[in-house]
Amino acid sequence: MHTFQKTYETLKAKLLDINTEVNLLKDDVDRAIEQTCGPLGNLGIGNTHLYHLTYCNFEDNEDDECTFVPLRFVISQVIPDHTFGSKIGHVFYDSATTYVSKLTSKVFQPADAYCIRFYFRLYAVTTTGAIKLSLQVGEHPGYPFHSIPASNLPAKMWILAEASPDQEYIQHPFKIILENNIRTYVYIDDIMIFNTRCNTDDRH
Ligand SMILES: [Ca+2]
Repeated sequence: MHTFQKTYETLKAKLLDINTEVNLLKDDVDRAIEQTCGPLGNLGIGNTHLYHLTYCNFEDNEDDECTFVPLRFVISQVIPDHTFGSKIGHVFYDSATTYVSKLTSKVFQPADAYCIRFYFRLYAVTTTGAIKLSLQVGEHPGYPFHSIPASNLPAKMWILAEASPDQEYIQHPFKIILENNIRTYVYIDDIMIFNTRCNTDDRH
């Protein structure tokens, strides 16, 4: 019993040491970020240089960071989910068999750069239609900044799309609009929006 007690005390002391070290490390990291990018936390509200990521995986209607309207998705037994790489999960698609769908985001704040990434998957090969990205600034119906034509796209494969809007469009608050009219079912998953440039522009 005595040995157990001693081991417990030793472990507890070590864990407290580690906890102190981690807190010191976090303070160092925060200080380094603040020196480079400006204030963090509540002081950082309005600091457009802070890194923000919005992630939409369509897995949870309540807690998802997904900010797109309409928030419709399916539990797919036929089309695998991209998030988990399995047949259990959720993706967005146009369930009205019109082969037309439109997603509109929340308002994003101005920054020097933005990257929009997402994965999409075609049910069948077709040459008709495209996925189009545009920005809505104020009441303007939308500045198009990227288009992915259906021609030459393979079916039944998740494809990464990535694009950065021109800087002139993101000097004011804006919404991102994703419109699809490819003439087959198109599944969309794992939309990521962050306020820096993409590493590899225009994969698709
Ligand atoms: Ca998903």
